[in-house]
Amino acid sequence: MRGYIRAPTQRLFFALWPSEEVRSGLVEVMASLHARRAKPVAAENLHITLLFLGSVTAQTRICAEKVGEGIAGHPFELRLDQIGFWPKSGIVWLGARELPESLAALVRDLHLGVAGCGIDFDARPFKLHVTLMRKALVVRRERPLAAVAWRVEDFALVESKTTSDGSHYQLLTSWRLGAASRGAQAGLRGSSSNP
Ligand code: 2AM
Repeated sequence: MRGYIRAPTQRLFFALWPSEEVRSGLVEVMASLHARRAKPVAAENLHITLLFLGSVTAQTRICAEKVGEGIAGHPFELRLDQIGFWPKSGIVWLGARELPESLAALVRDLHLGVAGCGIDFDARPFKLHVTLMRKALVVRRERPLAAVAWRVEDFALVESKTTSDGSHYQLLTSWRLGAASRGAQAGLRGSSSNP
């Protein structure tokens, strides 16, 4: 029998990673919701996926990092003011009524960039959301939504590792938005864990 050796891979995605202040706002929104049988996302795992790359080799990771490095972009204000529910997956999410043009451009540039890396990524249209809970049956708001204001000044490449105790996310590299302050900030915020 012939044996094949597979190159090791990492499961990666580009994301907006919240500051501690924004994270507290997201946690407050979670606390204002009541959902039956839901599995809440651990506070340290809350984020917005910009582009999910899936399992990629070291070579492809280098290519994706070059794409991140090459993005100029602009900082922008994000107002998370909309709660949604996807019944099929039971995902309860926080999103935005308005998609800032700089965010749309960032997602577009990432798509265009990684297309050149040979990644077979998910081409579904971007739906801005922070997943707050999974596997919920129904969700009810206990009090009016306190919108979360987020000044977005950087974006990151993140690794997702799944273990028996859930998903663990680790920031690999992050980049500042805005031509004046380009530069990677490798591993600035360490790692997080739990589902
Ligand atoms: P979700 O929060 O909507 O589940 C890490 O797994 C991140 O990548 C999560 O934010 C998750 O989005 C997203 N993700 C996981 N698998 C994905 C897939 N196949 N396509 C698109 N996004 C995915």
